[in-house]
Amino acid sequence: MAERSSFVVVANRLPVDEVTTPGGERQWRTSPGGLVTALHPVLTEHGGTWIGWAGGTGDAPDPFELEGIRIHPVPLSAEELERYYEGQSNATIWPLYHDAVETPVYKRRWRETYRLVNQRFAEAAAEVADDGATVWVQDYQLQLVPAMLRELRPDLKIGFFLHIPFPPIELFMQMPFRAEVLRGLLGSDLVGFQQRLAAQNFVRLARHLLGLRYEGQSIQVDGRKVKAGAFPISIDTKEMERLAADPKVQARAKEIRAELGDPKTIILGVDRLDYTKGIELRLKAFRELLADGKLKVGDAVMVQVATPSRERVEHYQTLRVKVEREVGRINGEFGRVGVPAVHYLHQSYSKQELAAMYVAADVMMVTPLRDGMNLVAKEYVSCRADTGGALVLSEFAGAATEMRQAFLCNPHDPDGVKDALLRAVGAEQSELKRRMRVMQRHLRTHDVAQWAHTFLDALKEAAEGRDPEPHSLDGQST
Ligand code: ADQ
Repeated sequence: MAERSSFVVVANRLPVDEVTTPGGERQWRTSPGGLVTALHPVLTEHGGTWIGWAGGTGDAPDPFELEGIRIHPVPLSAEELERYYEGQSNATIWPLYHDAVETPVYKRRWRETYRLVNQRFAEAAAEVADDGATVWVQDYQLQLVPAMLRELRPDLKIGFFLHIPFPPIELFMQMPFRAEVLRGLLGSDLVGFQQRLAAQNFVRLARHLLGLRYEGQSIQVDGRKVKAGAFPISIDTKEMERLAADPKVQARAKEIRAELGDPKTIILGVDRLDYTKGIELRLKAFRELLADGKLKVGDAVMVQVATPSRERVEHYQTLRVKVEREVGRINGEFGRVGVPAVHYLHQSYSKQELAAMYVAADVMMVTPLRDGMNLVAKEYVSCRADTGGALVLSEFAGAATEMRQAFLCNPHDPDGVKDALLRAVGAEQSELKRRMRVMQRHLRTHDVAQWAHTFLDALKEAAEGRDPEPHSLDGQST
């Protein structure tokens, strides 16, 4: 029997990677990421356990301990990976929750496997959680876990955080097993969202679909109260600032500028290659500005990093073809020998290399059609120290609620995107620094550790039946 913990995190992925040492030995090491950084202190303090999939298919490795965290792997077969993860999670729920910017695909067998895998995660949590423990379930792949877990272990404090948007009622109602998903989430004591609007969508949906009563942010379910609130996630700001100030990163940034031919303006995009991120529309805006003569190749260069993502899902294969065609078109029409207009990099990078790109870039373009938060926008801002730099940011990214000093744009309006990009390129240094400073101050007080604490404090209050702030949907308001 596994050792029991008073704090348990349940997420699709474990925060670990298997690596081969120079001596040829297979070893686990923690993978860098905001969530694990934020939760590490809480996990080590409470002998915490992280439950998740370790990658690979077939049998899962035995539970083990790494850097003070108990790692509890959950197995997935190849067929489960295809149906639960690629299918139901990434071809049904992901597009539906992102305003259906791609058409969601609905398949019965995907739903059945999603249910089965969620049950497996819930059983693992029920096994490792100590009496009265706190269990924090993460994200859209595991929405049924809270109710399944409550059924097995009514003594637990159960929190859920959704990293992606929660759609308006009209869209959510498309989902074939919609009531089951909603009941799944309602198994929690606290359901956290990135945005206030998402929390509102959720409480209204509970009334609309299940006829439940709510008051403020609190829904009445089977004699219990379920709280909903907004908890905008953030980054490890100090670490990002430290990285950007590192002399090696600074030197690499200069090198990147030189390698790009020391242009006046470097325009950067960094995204997972995902159709929600608005990569195509950004490229198109750049092409039109070159065609209009408003930007010139040589003076301005665009670098688009598009991290490989979900490559076996059809929507993603189609997107890759479209983005690469657009890059080819721009370079074909506007590039010169040795001077391409767009540098396209379909690769993963280390945090150091990404930081160097952020330091090198004059304009960062973050133009998603819909995004829960968007951490790239926050990372860029925290890397700029006192050097200015401009952030062009979609109003449809969660980050836009906090980063009002960015050059905001509506990604559905090509002229609006072009206008924001031109304003960013042409802005005075003094103005850019002023805008950056306001956003940087915000990120120093609203980092990922503060996010985790705020959520966990609210979960404790919700589970103990205390009402922290009646009629507020904003977990951050205190
Ligand atoms: P994502 O959709 O993955 O996250 P985002 O928030 O931008 O989007 O996070 C991406 C992360 O990956 C960033 O930390 C970035 O530095 C890193 N990254 C991107 N490209 C990389 C590359 N080529 N190499 C290495 N690292 C790279 C989901 C939601 C978001 C929400 C987060 C957190 O879709 O809206 O902000 O979860 O809740």
